[in-house]
Amino acid sequence: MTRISSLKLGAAALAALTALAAAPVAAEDWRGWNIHPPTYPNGIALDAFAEKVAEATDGRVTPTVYHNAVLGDQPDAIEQTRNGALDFGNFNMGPMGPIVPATNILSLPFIFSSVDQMHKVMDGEIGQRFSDALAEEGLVALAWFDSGARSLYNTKKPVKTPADVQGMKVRVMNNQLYVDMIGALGGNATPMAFGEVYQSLKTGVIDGAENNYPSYESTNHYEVAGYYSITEHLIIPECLCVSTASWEALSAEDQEAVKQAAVEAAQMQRELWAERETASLAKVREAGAEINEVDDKAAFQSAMDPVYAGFIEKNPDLKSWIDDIKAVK
Ligand code: BDP
Repeated sequence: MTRISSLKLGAAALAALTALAAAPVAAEDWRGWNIHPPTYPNGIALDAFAEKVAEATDGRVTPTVYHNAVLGDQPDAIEQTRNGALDFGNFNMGPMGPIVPATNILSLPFIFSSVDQMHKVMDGEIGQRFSDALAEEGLVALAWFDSGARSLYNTKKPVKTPADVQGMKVRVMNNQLYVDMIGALGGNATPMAFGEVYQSLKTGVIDGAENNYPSYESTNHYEVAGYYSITEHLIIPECLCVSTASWEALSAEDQEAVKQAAVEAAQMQRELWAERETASLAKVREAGAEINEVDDKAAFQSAMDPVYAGFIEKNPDLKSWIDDIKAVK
């Protein structure tokens, strides 16, 4: 080969290499978990997140959201996201507690005085502490979704006082704190997957469950458990969390784009959430559900003293977190 042609070849190879470098690197096809239908506020916001991420990263990250828990139950999905089998998900802090103990604080009944106060806490320094705790367990919490307040509902009668819960079989999410919570009211708690609750209510395997209006409505639980009592015993935030493994595979620039998309998605979710709460309440009322205020919320609250005492005994280092949350007005 003459010197000239070898030079030419070198230039061609260089051009080919440059073209390759300019072409998008193999895209990260992210898989995301959602327990709710795509039309639920969280589903809509997650799809918007996916779209924004694909756009803002020029297709370097292309997320797909799998709705309706088709990729598994929540505790499994959290594990899969931690170990990188899934890339992201919208997780409630209830089933997160057994995996990331500090997040159990968010499952203490009546820990927040209102949804607004919960937002203040989670968007501030204390929220960052929870994010740090999640980060230690392989999850990057990018933003916080709303999940309203959870109240008790059942197939038998309106709950007005703690005594009305006596002997009731109540489904709870997978967390010992909720078993203790229902136990403190004299009921029997059964941890069970979200998707099994409708049938269990219908067949009398359980008498009741607890959730916010949108979930009470979207699952059709109101059709089989028509007494909804406004106990508002839990206000639990939910994260939009990314697997640390997926996160670390991104450039700093793409991380920033993903973070921004998550913050925008959370903003959207909170707006949709507020609308859906009103719409769900109207829908279940119209369908005949009986919604009642409880006689004395303080009675439910003080019944939780042993739950707090037990928690603090097991987690003395987290006592100050409880005080810090209560101090946010
Ligand atoms: C809904 C939460 C969801 C929970 C579900 C439940 O958004 O993450 O899995 O309650 O009760 O409100 O299991």
